[in-house]
Amino acid sequence: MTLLSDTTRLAPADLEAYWMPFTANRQFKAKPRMMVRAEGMYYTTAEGKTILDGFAGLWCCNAGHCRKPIVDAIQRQAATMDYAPAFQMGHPLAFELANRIVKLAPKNLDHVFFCNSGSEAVDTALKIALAWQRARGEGARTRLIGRERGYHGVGFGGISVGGIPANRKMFGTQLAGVDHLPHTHLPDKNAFSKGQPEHGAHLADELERLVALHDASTIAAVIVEPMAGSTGVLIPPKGYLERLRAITKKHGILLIFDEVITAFGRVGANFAADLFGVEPDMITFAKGVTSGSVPMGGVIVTNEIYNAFMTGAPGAIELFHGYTYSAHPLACAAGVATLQLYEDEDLFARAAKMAPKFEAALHSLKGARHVVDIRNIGLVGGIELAARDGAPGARGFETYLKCFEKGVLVRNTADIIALAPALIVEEKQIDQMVSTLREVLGELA
Ligand code: PXG
Repeated sequence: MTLLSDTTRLAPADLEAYWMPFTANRQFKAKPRMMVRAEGMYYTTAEGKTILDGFAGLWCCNAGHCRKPIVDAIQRQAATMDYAPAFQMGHPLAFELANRIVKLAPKNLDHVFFCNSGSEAVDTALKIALAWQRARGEGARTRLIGRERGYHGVGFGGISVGGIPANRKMFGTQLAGVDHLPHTHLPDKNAFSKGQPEHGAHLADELERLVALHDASTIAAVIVEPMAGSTGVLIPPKGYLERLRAITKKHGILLIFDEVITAFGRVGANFAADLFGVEPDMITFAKGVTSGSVPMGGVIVTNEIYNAFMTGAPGAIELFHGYTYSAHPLACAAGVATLQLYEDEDLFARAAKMAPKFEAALHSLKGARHVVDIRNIGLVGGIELAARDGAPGARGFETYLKCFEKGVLVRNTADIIALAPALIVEEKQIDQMVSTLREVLGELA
């Protein structure tokens, strides 16, 4: 076996033990793409090649890679206190990070529950929704509503409310009592929209149909991504989220925004809730909170939700939920340093300022070979390609591979290419991403 420092010498047999997530294992292991170093906007591969990161890792390294204040904070914390028990005990950085997150969050969202990933954040939010309905005497509200094409991680709760068929079909019946809203993709009407598309607010009215079918008294919560990322960048139509908010409020249903991708500057605001001017009852976050440096996730809830639990005997545990690594000291240190760096460099405003340039660069690909739609918001872009006859997804994956060979990391979901660079991205780097894509699309069958 090789040493950590000798990653370039991994033999093919050394690749077998690791079962890679969401990866074509056999294909990868036949021709690995191995990253060994990262700094700012760039990765270095095991072969020493520089790769411009057009995807902030996986939607997460919003401050760029290996930023010194974050690295220093993690190193300091690892040497000071590696771990503190998360149950019936605390450490100051957990409280500091919660306070900082609450300060950034929309007005009424003022308590944070920590976990370690987006998937855990989603399952936590769904459990809080059920428990809250019960705490207020509405225990019959057990139904959860998600949306087609939604991605809410890979826990049983998340795949149940999620709407990505491949993520669901292998895993049995999942949670009972779940229904789904229709997705909001209307390419015939909205193709090549810049920012929020004009058409589709009426799709929120489908919630009224589900309420009529199941009765409001059985529905606990609706969960949606304000901007659906993983499925291939679906921007909410104008008026859609407002309508969802109005309908959920009218019927006593909690509205959860899954902001695992959109929180912390990705859309040029603190949260997508701020950008779209719609305040949910809970927000899930992960990824950008530590700029991807240490795993962390969480749920932000309203005072009203939190207070509903703070009753009963003072010595009673109010919520029977939590993780060994909730508010892990390394994650909290990374989180505090990350939020401070976002503030010091005003990175969310920078993302908002760069967004029009990003939009113009992306939309210059209109007319490029295979391109059937382009969508964008903040520093998120989606470029949809026509599927190759009989081989859906092949063209998207080849685009990803060829861009990588030419030194740019993008992401594909089937035939949709997503871009989400770190908020420190420079204009010339955006140009490089777009010109590489143009070149690759021109070459591809
Ligand atoms: N909710 C949303 C909205 C997400 O985007 C999760 C929950 C789950 O987070 P964890 O930390 O459990 O992975 C996500 C994750 C992609 C891609 O290529 C998207 C995610 C993860 C990996 C790849 O679009 N989203």
